Amino acid sequence: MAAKIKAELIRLRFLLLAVAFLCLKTYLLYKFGFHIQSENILQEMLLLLNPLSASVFVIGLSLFFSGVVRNGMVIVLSTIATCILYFNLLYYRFFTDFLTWPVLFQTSNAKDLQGSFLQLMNWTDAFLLFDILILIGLIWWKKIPLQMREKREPAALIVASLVIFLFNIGIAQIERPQLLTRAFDREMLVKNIGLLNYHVYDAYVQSHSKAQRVFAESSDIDEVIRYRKENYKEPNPEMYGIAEGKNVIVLSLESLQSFVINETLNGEEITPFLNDLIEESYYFDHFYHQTAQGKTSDSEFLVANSLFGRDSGSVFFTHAGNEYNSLPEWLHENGYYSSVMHANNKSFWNRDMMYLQFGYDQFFDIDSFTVTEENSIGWGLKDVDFFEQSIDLLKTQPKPFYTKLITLTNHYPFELGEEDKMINEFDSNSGTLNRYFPTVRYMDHAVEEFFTKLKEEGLYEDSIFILYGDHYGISEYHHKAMSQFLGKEELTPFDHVQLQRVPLLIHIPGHDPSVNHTVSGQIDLKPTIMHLLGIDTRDDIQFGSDLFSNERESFAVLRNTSFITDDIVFTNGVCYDKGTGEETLEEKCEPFMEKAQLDLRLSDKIIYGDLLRFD
Ligand code: GP9
Ligand code: MN
Repeated sequence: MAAKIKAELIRLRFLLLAVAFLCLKTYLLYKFGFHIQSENILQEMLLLLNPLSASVFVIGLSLFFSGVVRNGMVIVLSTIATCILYFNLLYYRFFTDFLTWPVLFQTSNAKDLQGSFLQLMNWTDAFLLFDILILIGLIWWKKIPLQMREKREPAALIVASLVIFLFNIGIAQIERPQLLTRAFDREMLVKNIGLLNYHVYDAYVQSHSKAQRVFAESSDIDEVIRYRKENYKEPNPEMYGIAEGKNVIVLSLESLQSFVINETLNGEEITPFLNDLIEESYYFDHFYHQTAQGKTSDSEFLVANSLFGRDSGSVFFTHAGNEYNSLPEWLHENGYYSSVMHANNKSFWNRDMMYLQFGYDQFFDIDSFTVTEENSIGWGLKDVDFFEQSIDLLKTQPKPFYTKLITLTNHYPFELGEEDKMINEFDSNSGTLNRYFPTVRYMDHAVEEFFTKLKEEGLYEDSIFILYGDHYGISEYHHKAMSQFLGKEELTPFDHVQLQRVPLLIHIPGHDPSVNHTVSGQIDLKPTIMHLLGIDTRDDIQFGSDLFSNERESFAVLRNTSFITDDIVFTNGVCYDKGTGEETLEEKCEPFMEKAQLDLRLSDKIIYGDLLRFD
């Protein structure tokens, strides 16, 4: 057997050499072209391994040919693969990002590239041809025997590349669970499955959503418009336009859930500043996140569009080419400058692409911040430093502005340096929940500092503030520890839904505080913000309704179809009484089932069919 394999390897040595060259070249590009860093040995191994399956497949296509043509095809295929790598390299030099299929066909991007194509090239790029020249040399000097095509070879090729790919995915899954379903970052995808495989994956994702778009017709939107008209809620005249012309500062607070608000741990407040701010704000204590796998990006999508994200994957990736009537566009029409500040790669969650579609004037990504080892922890820039640096950026903006700041420190796995720990960890079997409290406390402190600075800089008085938790931080997996913290025997599906509440504060300097118990969700923020600024929403397609409207129905539907009203919670097919948390008659939930399903179905219909292009 071993002798047989050895003989085969020798027989296919030219092809294997080309594969080895292509893998090595990809790896070197990762390191020196794309500057991909690895944080541990497993990641480094993945970088070395991930070019293999695609290289075997691509170069192996030469097995479909015989003799001189076969050897020639090895050269052709190596060259094609090299070109793909090189286009990515040039694109990366300009945009610090990897190519996506939509980008290739987006004329505006292509134009950006064309102009500076030559400038982006470098003489060192010639090294990319090195292996191809060697391969040509070997053929030229007749070092390579001619082979006939064998029947079993193509099948063997497919099996070999598939086995390698599955092995690769297996390791990637250990390193990044839910990599393909969540697909949060192109760099992460490239790091885990390899650049060439990433392009295939991207083609699949894009073509899938394209197909649904093709079959959509302009009349499809009529049903949605009708539904919207029926559900439109008049704004509250006492609140309509009260913030007109003021700056809007939105804080997306990472993984902040409502269960920590006005709570203590070992006798110490977990969110002392937010608790105080609530006393001076409109506070919504029955406000739910409605996100799914797209996490932060889903919350951004909900807030900007009053549409739901997808039930799987991230709409930021799958439908970044759609037409939207997003909040930044409405604001722009009303004289606002809009921006996002977030100290992460701009390609994370495909934000750079999606934000273009939303119409933000500016995205201050990681490159706008000074990030060092000292001021970073976990996912990057610490919240205190992030806010501090953001103040300078805020000052540069034209007024009135709408700016969303996205925090990062209170992100799983909730790491924090000793010097930043203001309260002790919790003591349970879940390290995640234990660490959550000090990072929440730290974020609270960071927000406090931010407000202090805003006041010092004179940015406070003329602004309104919207603070919300983007999604849960503690998953169902930690229920045992969570029940310990909440002092309950066990957590039921009813409790789980209640844990999906995230804080929402609308702080308007000079306004009297109030606590509002209306059941609501992130989908309601767009109409609320627009009405506060005096912008009519009657012609906008929205699935939420103004939180201050007197006509408002107390209702929220979560992305997994669970829904909540003042009296009931419906989840996992069971109707619960909100007062007791006990199961109740299904007929109590029934009147809301249709609305819940219709909201989700019609919102999905808009996204899959890209229906707003017909609006
Ligand atoms: C990344 C940050 C976190 O930029 O928004 O993303 P998440 O994992 O919370 O969706
Ligand atoms: Mn988040």
